[in-house]
Amino acid sequence: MNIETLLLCLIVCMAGSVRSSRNQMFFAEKMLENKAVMSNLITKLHNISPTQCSYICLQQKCECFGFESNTKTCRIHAFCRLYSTSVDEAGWKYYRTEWATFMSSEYWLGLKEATWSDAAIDCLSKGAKLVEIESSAEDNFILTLAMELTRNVWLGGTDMTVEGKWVWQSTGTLFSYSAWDMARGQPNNYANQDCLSLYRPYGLTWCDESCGASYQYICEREIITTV
Ligand SMILES: [Ca+2]
Ligand SMILES: [Ca+2]
Repeated sequence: MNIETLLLCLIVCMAGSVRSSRNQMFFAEKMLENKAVMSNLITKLHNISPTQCSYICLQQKCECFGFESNTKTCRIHAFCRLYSTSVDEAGWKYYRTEWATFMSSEYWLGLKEATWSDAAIDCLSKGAKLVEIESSAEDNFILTLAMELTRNVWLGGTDMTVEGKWVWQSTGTLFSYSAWDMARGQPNNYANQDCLSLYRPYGLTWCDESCGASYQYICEREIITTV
Protein backbone atom coordinates (compact mmCIF):
# COMPACT_ATOMS: atom_id res chain seq x y z
CA MET A 1 0.00 0.00 0.00
CA ASN A 2 1.50 3.35 -1.00
CA ILE A 3 1.18 6.53 1.04
CA GLU A 4 -1.61 7.99 -1.15
CA THR A 5 -3.79 4.89 -0.72
CA LEU A 6 -3.14 4.97 3.01
CA LEU A 7 -4.16 8.64 3.26
CA LEU A 8 -7.30 8.03 1.19
CA CYS A 9 -8.24 5.15 3.48
CA LEU A 10 -7.74 7.34 6.56
CA ILE A 11 -9.98 10.07 5.10
CA VAL A 12 -12.69 7.58 4.09
CA CYS A 13 -12.58 5.83 7.47
CA MET A 14 -12.84 9.14 9.34
CA ALA A 15 -15.74 10.30 7.15
CA GLY A 16 -17.50 7.02 7.91
CA SER A 17 -17.22 7.46 11.65
CA VAL A 18 -18.53 11.02 11.45
CA ARG A 19 -21.53 9.81 9.49
CA SER A 20 -22.47 7.09 11.96
CA SER A 21 -21.85 9.28 15.02
CA ARG A 22 -24.26 11.91 13.66
CA ASN A 23 -26.99 9.31 13.80
CA GLN A 24 -26.16 7.76 17.14
CA MET A 25 -24.56 10.27 19.48
CA PHE A 26 -26.45 12.27 22.05
CA PHE A 27 -25.54 15.72 23.26
CA ALA A 28 -26.32 17.19 26.66
CA GLU A 29 -29.22 19.66 26.53
CA LYS A 30 -28.13 21.99 29.34
CA MET A 31 -31.11 24.33 29.03
CA LEU A 32 -33.46 21.63 30.31
CA GLU A 33 -31.41 20.46 33.30
CA ASN A 34 -33.30 20.12 36.58
CA LYS A 35 -36.64 20.25 34.80
CA ALA A 36 -39.22 17.54 34.31
CA VAL A 37 -40.37 17.73 30.69
CA MET A 38 -44.00 16.65 30.25
CA SER A 39 -44.62 16.94 26.50
CA ASN A 40 -43.99 14.59 23.59
CA LEU A 41 -43.44 11.68 25.99
CA ILE A 42 -43.14 8.30 24.24
CA THR A 43 -42.45 6.13 27.26
CA LYS A 44 -41.14 6.18 30.83
CA LEU A 45 -38.94 3.45 32.34
CA HIS A 46 -37.61 2.77 35.82
CA ASN A 47 -34.46 1.11 37.14
CA ILE A 48 -32.39 1.25 33.98
CA SER A 49 -29.00 2.74 33.13
CA PRO A 50 -28.46 5.85 30.99
CA THR A 51 -26.92 3.60 28.31
CA GLN A 52 -30.01 1.38 28.22
CA CYS A 53 -32.13 4.51 28.10
CA SER A 54 -30.20 5.87 25.07
CA TYR A 55 -30.44 2.48 23.34
CA ILE A 56 -34.21 2.34 23.77
CA CYS A 57 -34.41 5.95 22.62
CA LEU A 58 -32.62 5.04 19.37
CA GLN A 59 -34.92 2.05 18.84
CA GLN A 60 -37.96 4.30 19.29
CA LYS A 61 -36.46 6.87 16.88
CA CYS A 62 -36.66 9.40 19.66
CA GLU A 63 -34.84 12.68 19.47
CA CYS A 64 -34.39 13.27 23.16
CA PHE A 65 -34.34 11.45 26.47
CA GLY A 66 -34.22 12.57 30.07
CA PHE A 67 -32.52 10.67 32.88
CA GLU A 68 -32.85 11.10 36.63
CA SER A 69 -29.97 9.30 38.36
CA ASN A 70 -31.37 8.99 41.93
CA THR A 71 -34.39 6.95 40.92
CA LYS A 72 -32.78 5.69 37.65
CA THR A 73 -35.81 6.95 35.75
CA CYS A 74 -35.66 7.34 31.98
CA ARG A 75 -38.14 9.39 29.94
CA ILE A 76 -38.11 9.02 26.17
CA HIS A 77 -39.45 11.97 24.19
CA ALA A 78 -40.24 12.39 20.51
CA PHE A 79 -38.48 15.73 20.89
CA CYS A 80 -37.60 18.25 23.60
CA ARG A 81 -37.59 21.96 22.95
CA LEU A 82 -37.06 24.89 25.26
CA TYR A 83 -40.74 25.68 25.04
CA SER A 84 -41.67 22.07 25.94
CA THR A 85 -44.02 21.91 28.89
CA SER A 86 -41.76 21.58 31.92
CA VAL A 87 -41.68 22.08 35.66
CA ASP A 88 -38.67 22.50 37.93
CA GLU A 89 -37.50 19.21 39.38
CA ALA A 90 -33.93 18.56 40.55
CA GLY A 91 -31.83 15.70 39.19
CA TRP A 92 -32.96 15.54 35.57
CA LYS A 93 -30.45 15.66 32.75
CA TYR A 94 -31.40 15.65 29.06
CA TYR A 95 -29.68 14.40 25.96
CA ARG A 96 -30.67 14.82 22.35
CA THR A 97 -29.55 13.75 18.90
CA GLU A 98 -27.51 16.23 16.96
CA TRP A 99 -29.07 18.96 14.82
CA ALA A 100 -26.84 21.11 12.61
CA THR A 101 -27.34 24.85 13.09
CA PHE A 102 -27.25 27.54 10.39
CA MET A 103 -28.59 31.11 10.69
CA SER A 104 -31.95 30.88 12.51
CA SER A 105 -32.68 27.22 11.71
CA GLU A 106 -31.45 23.80 12.70
CA TYR A 107 -31.32 20.75 10.46
CA TRP A 108 -31.55 17.00 10.92
CA LEU A 109 -30.34 14.31 8.52
CA GLY A 110 -32.83 11.56 7.69
CA LEU A 111 -30.62 8.57 6.89
CA LYS A 112 -33.40 6.06 6.35
CA GLU A 113 -34.93 6.31 2.89
CA ALA A 114 -38.60 7.26 2.62
CA THR A 115 -41.11 8.55 0.09
CA TRP A 116 -41.45 12.33 -0.01
CA SER A 117 -44.71 12.22 2.02
CA ASP A 118 -43.34 9.82 4.64
CA ALA A 119 -40.19 11.95 4.95
CA ALA A 120 -42.38 15.03 5.54
CA ILE A 121 -44.36 13.14 8.22
CA ASP A 122 -41.14 12.08 9.97
CA CYS A 123 -39.95 15.72 10.01
CA LEU A 124 -43.33 16.75 11.46
CA SER A 125 -42.90 14.20 14.28
CA LYS A 126 -39.75 16.13 15.27
CA GLY A 127 -41.50 19.49 15.29
CA ALA A 128 -39.89 20.24 11.92
CA LYS A 129 -40.59 20.29 8.15
CA LEU A 130 -38.78 19.03 5.06
CA VAL A 131 -36.04 21.59 4.44
CA GLU A 132 -37.03 24.74 2.53
CA ILE A 133 -34.19 26.68 0.91
CA GLU A 134 -34.59 30.44 0.71
CA SER A 135 -31.13 31.76 -0.17
CA SER A 136 -27.93 30.75 -1.93
CA ALA A 137 -26.16 30.76 1.46
CA GLU A 138 -28.69 28.27 2.83
CA ASP A 139 -28.45 26.29 -0.42
CA ASN A 140 -24.66 26.00 0.00
CA PHE A 141 -25.06 24.91 3.62
CA ILE A 142 -27.66 22.26 2.71
CA LEU A 143 -25.31 20.96 0.02
CA THR A 144 -22.62 20.34 2.66
CA LEU A 145 -25.20 18.43 4.75
CA ALA A 146 -26.39 16.44 1.72
CA MET A 147 -22.79 15.43 1.06
CA GLU A 148 -22.82 13.65 4.43
CA LEU A 149 -25.67 11.50 3.15
CA THR A 150 -25.25 8.73 0.61
CA ARG A 151 -28.40 8.79 -1.57
CA ASN A 152 -30.68 11.31 -3.30
CA VAL A 153 -32.14 13.80 -0.83
CA TRP A 154 -35.72 15.13 -0.53
CA LEU A 155 -36.34 18.85 0.00
CA GLY A 156 -39.69 20.41 0.92
CA GLY A 157 -40.70 21.74 -2.53
CA THR A 158 -43.53 20.36 -4.68
CA ASP A 159 -45.71 21.15 -7.71
CA MET A 160 -48.26 18.40 -6.99
CA THR A 161 -51.15 20.88 -6.62
CA VAL A 162 -50.62 22.85 -9.85
CA GLU A 163 -48.20 21.39 -12.39
CA GLY A 164 -45.23 23.71 -12.89
CA LYS A 165 -46.11 25.91 -9.91
CA TRP A 166 -43.41 25.08 -7.36
CA VAL A 167 -44.20 25.88 -3.73
CA TRP A 168 -42.74 25.10 -0.30
CA GLN A 169 -44.96 22.61 1.44
CA SER A 170 -45.27 24.16 4.92
CA THR A 171 -46.60 27.51 3.67
CA GLY A 172 -47.67 26.95 0.06
CA THR A 173 -45.55 29.96 -0.99
CA LEU A 174 -43.86 30.07 -4.40
CA PHE A 175 -40.08 29.64 -4.47
CA SER A 176 -38.42 33.03 -3.98
CA TYR A 177 -35.06 31.36 -4.55
CA SER A 178 -34.37 28.35 -6.74
CA ALA A 179 -31.35 26.62 -8.24
CA TRP A 180 -32.76 24.15 -10.75
CA ASP A 181 -30.27 22.11 -12.76
CA MET A 182 -31.31 23.93 -15.96
CA ALA A 183 -28.25 22.63 -17.81
CA ARG A 184 -29.92 19.20 -17.57
CA GLY A 185 -33.40 20.55 -18.36
CA GLN A 186 -34.73 20.35 -14.79
CA PRO A 187 -37.50 20.47 -13.79
CA ASN A 188 -38.64 18.30 -16.72
CA ASN A 189 -41.70 16.62 -15.09
CA TYR A 190 -40.48 13.31 -16.54
CA ALA A 191 -43.29 10.77 -15.93
CA ASN A 192 -45.05 13.41 -13.80
CA GLN A 193 -42.35 14.28 -11.27
CA ASP A 194 -43.75 16.58 -8.57
CA CYS A 195 -41.21 16.60 -5.71
CA LEU A 196 -37.95 18.48 -5.27
CA SER A 197 -34.74 16.58 -4.64
CA LEU A 198 -31.01 16.97 -4.61
CA TYR A 199 -30.15 14.40 -7.26
CA ARG A 200 -26.87 12.68 -6.49
CA PRO A 201 -26.02 11.36 -10.01
CA TYR A 202 -26.06 15.04 -11.19
CA GLY A 203 -23.90 16.25 -8.27
CA LEU A 204 -26.76 16.93 -5.81
CA THR A 205 -28.34 19.62 -7.99
CA TRP A 206 -32.02 20.61 -7.86
CA CYS A 207 -34.14 18.15 -9.87
CA ASP A 208 -37.82 17.18 -9.85
CA GLU A 209 -38.31 13.52 -8.99
CA SER A 210 -41.20 11.06 -8.52
CA CYS A 211 -42.68 11.64 -5.04
CA GLY A 212 -43.10 7.89 -4.48
CA ALA A 213 -39.35 7.22 -4.76
CA SER A 214 -37.55 6.45 -1.49
CA TYR A 215 -34.76 8.92 -0.76
CA GLN A 216 -32.94 10.25 2.27
CA TYR A 217 -34.05 13.68 3.47
CA ILE A 218 -33.26 16.73 5.59
CA CYS A 219 -35.63 18.23 8.17
CA GLU A 220 -35.55 21.89 9.21
CA ARG A 221 -37.02 23.80 12.14
CA GLU A 222 -36.69 27.34 13.43
CA ILE A 223 -34.53 27.89 16.46
CA ILE A 224 -36.74 29.19 19.24
CA THR A 225 -34.89 31.57 21.52
CA THR A 226 -36.16 32.79 24.84
CA VAL A 227 -35.14 36.18 26.17
CA1 LIG B 1 -44.21 18.27 -11.82
CA1 LIG C 1 -36.72 15.55 -13.39
